[in-house]
Amino acid sequence: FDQDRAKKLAAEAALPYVEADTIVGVGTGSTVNYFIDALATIKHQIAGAVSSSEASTERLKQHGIPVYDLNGVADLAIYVDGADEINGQLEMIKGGGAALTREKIVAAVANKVICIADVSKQVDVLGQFPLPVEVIPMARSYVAREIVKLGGDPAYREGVVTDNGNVILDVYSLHIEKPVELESKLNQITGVVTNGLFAARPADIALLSDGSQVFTLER
Ligand code: DER
Repeated sequence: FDQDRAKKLAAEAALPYVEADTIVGVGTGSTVNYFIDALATIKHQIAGAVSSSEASTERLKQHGIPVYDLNGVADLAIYVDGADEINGQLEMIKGGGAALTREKIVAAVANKVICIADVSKQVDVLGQFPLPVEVIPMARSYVAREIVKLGGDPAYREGVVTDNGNVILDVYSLHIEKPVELESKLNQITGVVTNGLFAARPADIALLSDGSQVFTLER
């Protein structure tokens, strides 16, 4: 199974969902990079993009695609992004690329969230992939202690500072049977900025590929 080819096929399958003359919400990661490259082939049909990271902004600009500030955009038809894990309810774990906060913000604005991924991301139960949690630096140890109380095993992602100047804890040993509940519990911990559970607002559509075909899942 050629994972890169699978990512590329999934990304290209998102193109038909791009509406003419609209601003497209763009996520972050290697699968999204294939989407940005595909978007460039129809860049004259779109108004531009809103990005979820400096990295995606840079790639969009290299293709000559205008990048807008989210504060100037009242309506986003679609948001296209990858995932680290996605379950049967299209709930996701995201944040492997440390962009989870801006990803979750742009996803919140979008009318429709489209997940593009290779089939290795599909799971029955979320939690094999360590759950990223973005934390205000001074709160890191306190949040880690609170996460232990929730049954997680938090590890500081050394040397990583997010686009927002925060740090990340990756939480191991979770078996997440109730993603919406855990997402809410994590959000209640003082010092947590964002957690990587995209469950309260899951994807509306998932385009998943094994490298030869693309499977479309809808909520
Ligand atoms: O960090 C993120 O949320 C990315 O979207 C990640 O989940 C997917 O990255 P990949 O496409 O490089 O696997």
